[in-house]
Amino acid sequence: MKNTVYIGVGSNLDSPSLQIDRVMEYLRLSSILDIASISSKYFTSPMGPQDQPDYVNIVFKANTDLEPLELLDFLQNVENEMGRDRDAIRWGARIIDLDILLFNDFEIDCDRLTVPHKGLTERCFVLSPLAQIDPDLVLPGGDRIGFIAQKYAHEIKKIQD
Ligand code: A4P
Ligand code: MG
Repeated sequence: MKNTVYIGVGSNLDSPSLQIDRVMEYLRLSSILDIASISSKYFTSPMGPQDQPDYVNIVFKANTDLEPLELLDFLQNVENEMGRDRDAIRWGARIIDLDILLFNDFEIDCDRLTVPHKGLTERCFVLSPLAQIDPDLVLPGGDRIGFIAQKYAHEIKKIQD
């Protein structure tokens, strides 16, 4: 389990908090990822179209033997297994979304994968949970997560363990 990854999880359909529990249980049982730490649940307003329910977001840290594109394939397969509708509108409501936020200190920009995840540094629903589990984490660009996250903390609606 040589690679260290941070994954963002979001849901705003069909009891989002339960969907987060469901996917984490699924991931634990799969043994593809060795989960090291999990943030609290953050209740957040939707980014993008506003005519959709609020989100529940978490971030977790894990170790894995998968390479970046293998991890993306695995996560998309999990999204599909969980009932994700892949034809839905961009940034629209979804039962589960799994995003690769960071993969070691890699910077990747290919057709299917951008790492660090685009928008990472301006999304409260990613920064706050990331800062909770690893405030001293430094991004490939040199910024410390705990520092950037402070700017967005006021946008979080509610936090639940
Ligand atoms: N892709 C590229 N880089 C990555 C990466 N680092 N991790 C590609 C995962 N996927 C990556 O993603 C579209 C394509 O992005 C994939 O096929 C993959 O090859 P998707 O999950 O199918 O579609 P999407 O999620 O609707 O698009 P996008 O642009 O990834 O949206 P985001 O950035 O995931 O945002 N509001 C709140 N409060 N909380 C949320 O969690 N999430 C979104 C979706 C919108 N608003 C939100 C939230
Ligand atoms: Mg996504």
